[in-house]
Amino acid sequence: MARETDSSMDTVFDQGTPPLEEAGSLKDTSQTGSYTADNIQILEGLEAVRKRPGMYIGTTSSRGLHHLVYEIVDNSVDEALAGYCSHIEVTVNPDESVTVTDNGRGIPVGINHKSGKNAVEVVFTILHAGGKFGGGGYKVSGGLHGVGASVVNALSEWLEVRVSKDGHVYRQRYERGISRTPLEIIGDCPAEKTGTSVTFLPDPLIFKETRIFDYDILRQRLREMAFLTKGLRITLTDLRPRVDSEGRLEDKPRTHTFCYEGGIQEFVTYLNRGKKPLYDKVMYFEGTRNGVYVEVAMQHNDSYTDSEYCFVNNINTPEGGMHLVGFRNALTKTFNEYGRKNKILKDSEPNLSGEDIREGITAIISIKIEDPQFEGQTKQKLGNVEARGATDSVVSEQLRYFLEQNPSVAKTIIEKSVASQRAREAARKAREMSRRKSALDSMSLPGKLADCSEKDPSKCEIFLVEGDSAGGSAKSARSRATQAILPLRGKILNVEKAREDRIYANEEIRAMITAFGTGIHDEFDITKLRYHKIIIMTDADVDGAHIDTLMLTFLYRFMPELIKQGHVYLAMPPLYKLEKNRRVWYAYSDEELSQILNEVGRDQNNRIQRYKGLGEMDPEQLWETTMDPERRILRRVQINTESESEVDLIFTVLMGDKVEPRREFIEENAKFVRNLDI
Ligand code: TSJ
Repeated sequence: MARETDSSMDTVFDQGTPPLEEAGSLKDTSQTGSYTADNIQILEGLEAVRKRPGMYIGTTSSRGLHHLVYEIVDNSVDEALAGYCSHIEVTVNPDESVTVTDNGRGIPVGINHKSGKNAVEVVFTILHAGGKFGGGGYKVSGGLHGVGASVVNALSEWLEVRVSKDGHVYRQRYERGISRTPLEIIGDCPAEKTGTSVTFLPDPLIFKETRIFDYDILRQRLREMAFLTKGLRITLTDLRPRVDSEGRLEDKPRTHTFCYEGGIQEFVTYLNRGKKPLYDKVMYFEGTRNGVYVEVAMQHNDSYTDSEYCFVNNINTPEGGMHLVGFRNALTKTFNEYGRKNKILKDSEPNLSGEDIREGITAIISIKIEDPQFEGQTKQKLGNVEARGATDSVVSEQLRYFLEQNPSVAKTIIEKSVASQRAREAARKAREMSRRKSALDSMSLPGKLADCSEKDPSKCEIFLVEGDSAGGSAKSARSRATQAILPLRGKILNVEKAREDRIYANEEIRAMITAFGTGIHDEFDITKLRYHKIIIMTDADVDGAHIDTLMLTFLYRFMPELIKQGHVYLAMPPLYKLEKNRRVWYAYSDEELSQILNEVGRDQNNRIQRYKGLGEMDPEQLWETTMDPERRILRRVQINTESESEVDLIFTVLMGDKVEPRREFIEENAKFVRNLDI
C-alpha cells in the first residue's frame, strides 16, 4: 500500500554554511579571462529565455512558477530511472526559494574537452534544443529530460548547485543565469556519499504575478511523479512558518513522503479509492517494443465514466495520442476475441465497442520514448506512430494471457460491457426520440425557461434556480432583457451514478442542455452558447451546497469547456439581513455580520434575520442581494489543479457513494474543495 510518512533524509549537503576554501584545481571559465565566443552565445541563449519565458515554461503565472520545480526534479527522476538515485527531497525554504536534493551520482564535475567547461556549467548555462513549448518536443541524448536546468537558472534571481562526488562537495552560484562563482570545492565528505542539490529563487522580474509556492500543488505533482517511478522515494517539506486555525505558530514543518513499490498499479488503486472496483486485481502490463517502453495498469469500477491517464516520459498528455490509440485498439480487439472464443459473446450478438469495454475503467498508460513528438494546439498529444504499435502489442499479448489466467474477471468485464452496450442502444433511441420531438433541439426551448429578450449571448445570463418557488421569485425579480431563469425541481440527477439512458431521460438535465444550446460531449460547440454567464443559484445551506456539486458534476462531465472557459458561476445569497433605524445591511458571511455589528453598534433594537433559503426573500430582496449585477457577489468556478486525475477524483469522491473516503477527502482537502468553488 501507499506510504505517506514523515521523513528526514540524512543529506550530505546539510552542513550549515561551509567555510570558503581555496578554489581547488578547477578552472574558472566564467569570471576570469575574457569571454569566448561560446560564452557570448550562452548569454544570448539565456537572455532569450528571460526575454520570452513563455516559450520555455509556457507561462509566468503560478503554473510556470511551479513548473520550475518540476524541471529540476525531472533531472533527479532521470537519475533514478538510470538506476542510481532512490530518494529526492524537495524543500520550500522560508525565503520562497526551493531546494531539490537527490542521492544520485552527482552531476559530473570534470572538464568537457569540446566546450572547455565542466559539466555542471554546461547543464546550467547551455540552452538545450528547443525547449518544451518552443520546437517540437525535446531531444537530449541520454536522459529523457535534462533540458530544463538552464531555463530555471535563467529565470532565477539566484541559483546554487552543490555536488557531492569523489569525496568532495562542490559548489557554484549563479545570478540570473550568469555564474558568480567558479565551481569550487567547499568541503569534503565520505567518498561513498554522492548526490546533487540545487537551490533557486525565482526572479521577481519574471514572476510578477506570484512567487508563492503552493504546497498542495507541489504535493499532487510529486505524488504523481512517485507513482510513475516505482520505488522512488520523494519527500516534500515546507519550511515556511505556518499558523494553525487558532493563529498559533506550528512548530513542525509540513511534510509528505511518497514511495510506491507498485508504481502505476498503485496509482490505479489510488484513483479508484473512492469507487467500488468490479474485481480485486489491478492488471499490469509492461514491455519494450522498438525502443518504446510501455507500462499499463487498469481496473474497472462500477461507475459509468472512463478515466484514462496517459503519460509520455512522465509528462501528462491530456489529449492522448498514439499510445492511447494503441491501448484502446488492443483492449477492443482482445476482449472481443476472448468473448467469442469462450462463447460469452454469442455469434448472434454484435461486437462490443471500445466505449462499452472502457465503461468504468481506470487506466494509466505510461510510456518512455527517446524522441517524443508533441502535437496538437497545446502540444499535449503524442504524435510518434511507433508508440501505437508498441502499446498495442504489449497490451494485446499480456491482456490475452491475463484473461486466460483470470476467467472470472474476464466474464465480469464482458458482462458489464454487454450491459453498457444495451444501455447505450437505449440511450441512442431515447436521444433520437427526443430529437424527433426536438426536445434537445434549441429551436424548442423548455417550457419552464423564462428566457431573456436580448439575443447577444455575451450580454445574457441564465440563473439555474433551486426549487419552483425561488424560481418564481427570481422570475419576477429579474431584469427581463438579459437574465433568463430556469427553475430546477429538487435535487438534480447525480450523473456519476446513472447510465447515459437515464441521464437523457431526466427532465432537468434535458432542460439545461437545451437552454444552453451548445450540445454535449463530442457535439459540444461553444459558439452556440446562448448565455455567457451560467449562474447556479441555490440556498446557502448544506442542501444548496449539495445541489451545487451535483450541478457542477453534470457540467464537468458533459460540457467541461463551459467551466474551463469561465462561463460557470455560483450566486451568493446573503446569510443575514440586519435592520436598524430603517436602514438595511446584508451580510454574506458570519465574519461580515460581526464586522457590520462592530460598525453600527451591537444594540438591543437591531433586527437580525437569518435567511434559511432563497424562498424567504421577496423578489425585491432577491434582486438587490443576489441578482443585481451592480450589487451581487458571484463566484466564478474554476478548475484549480495541474493534474486532471485530481479533478476526476474530486467529483468521484464527492459524488460517489462511499461515505468514508468522502469525509476523509473533505477533511484533507478542505482548502482544495473550496478552491474548486471559488
Ligand atoms: F539538472 C540539474 F542540474 F538541475 C539537476 C541535475 C538538478 C538535480 C537536483 C539533480 C541533477 C542530477 C544529475 N542528479 N543526478 C544527476 N546525474 C548526472 O548528471 C550524471 C551523473 C553521472 C553520470 C555518469 O555517466 O557517470 C552521468 C550523469 C548524467
